[in-house]
Amino acid sequence: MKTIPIFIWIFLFHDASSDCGCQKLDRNTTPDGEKAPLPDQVCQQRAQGASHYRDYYGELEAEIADMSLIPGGSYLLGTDNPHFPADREGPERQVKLEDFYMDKYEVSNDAFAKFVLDTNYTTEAERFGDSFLFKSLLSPSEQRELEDFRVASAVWWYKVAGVSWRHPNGVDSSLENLGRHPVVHVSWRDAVEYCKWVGKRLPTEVEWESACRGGKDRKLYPWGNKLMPRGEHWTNIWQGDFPDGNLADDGFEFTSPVDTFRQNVYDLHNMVGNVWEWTADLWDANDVSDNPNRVKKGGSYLCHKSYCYRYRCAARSQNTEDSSAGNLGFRCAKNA
Ligand SMILES: [Ca+2]
Ligand SMILES: [Ca+2]
Repeated sequence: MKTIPIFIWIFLFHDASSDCGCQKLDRNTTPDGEKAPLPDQVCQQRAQGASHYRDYYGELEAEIADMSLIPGGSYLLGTDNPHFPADREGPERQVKLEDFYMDKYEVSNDAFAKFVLDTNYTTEAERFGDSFLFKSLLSPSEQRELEDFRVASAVWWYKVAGVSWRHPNGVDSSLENLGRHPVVHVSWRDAVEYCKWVGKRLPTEVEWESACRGGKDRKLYPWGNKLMPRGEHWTNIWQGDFPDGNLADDGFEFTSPVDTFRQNVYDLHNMVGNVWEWTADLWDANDVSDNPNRVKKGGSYLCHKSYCYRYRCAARSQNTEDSSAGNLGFRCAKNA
C-alpha cells in the first residue's frame, strides 16, 4: 500500500525538476540562453497544482519579495458582453503568456518617496504645477473659484495648482498617515521611471488582465462574479450617489492602504478599485504622437456602477502619458 504515495512523490518532484529547474536557485539567465530556473518552493507548488502562492515567497530575494509569480499559459481575456463597447472591452480573445512577476500592491507613497529621495526625481505634476482633484476635496468656495478649471465632460474634476503626489488631497494636504496608501498624481512617464529605478517595468495590458483574473475564465472580478461575496466588501469603490453622496460603506472615502482587499489567489491586492493603474500599452497602437494615450486598468475608489462600471478585469480606459489625477497610480511587473 505504501507504493502509491511514493509513486506520487516521484511523479510530482520529477515533474517539478524537468519543468522548473528547481535544483538551481540562481535566477540569472544561463550562458546558453536557457530560461532561468524558478525558486524551489514555487516550483514545487506549481508541480502540485497549488493555486495559492502567497506562503511561498518568504525566502525569495528582496527584489521580488512583494511580487507574485503569475504562471504563464493560455488565458481568455476581454469579453463578448462589453459594458462599454466604445472602450473596446471585446471581443474575448485567447492570449499566451510566459511566467512573469507582478507587484502584489499598488506602489505606495512610502515606496515612491524612496525613489524621489534617491534620484531627486520631479514628477510631471510638480513640473506642470497642477493636477486634477476630485470636487469633494475642495470647499464650496474653492469650487466656485475654480469652476472654470473643471473638466468639461466630468465636472467633478478640478485642475488645482500645487496639487502633486506630495499634496495628494489638496494643496494644504500632506502624506501624513498616507505612507501605505497608493501614490497618486503620477503620470505614465513618472510610473515608467519609478519601475526602471526599482529594476522592474510597467505590466502590459495583457499581463495586467491575466493577473487580475487569477486563473479564472469569464469572471467579472478577480475573485468571481459576485461583487460582495458573503456580503463583504472586496474592493474600494463608491457606494451611494455619484458624485455627491459617497457613503464609504467599504470603509474608505478616498484611497485605502495598498495591502487592503486581497482579491485573488495570486495574492494581488486592490487590482480593481482603489486607484486606476497605468499599463505599458498604447491605447491606439498606431499613435505616434508626442503625448499618446496609454491604457489604464482597474477603476478606482470613485467608480460606481451607475457611472463608471470599470472595476472589472476586462474594463479599460485611457489617459495621455502626461496626465495625473488623485485616483490614478500604478504597480510594476518583472520578467520571470
Ligand atoms: Ca470606497
Ligand atoms: Ca487598483
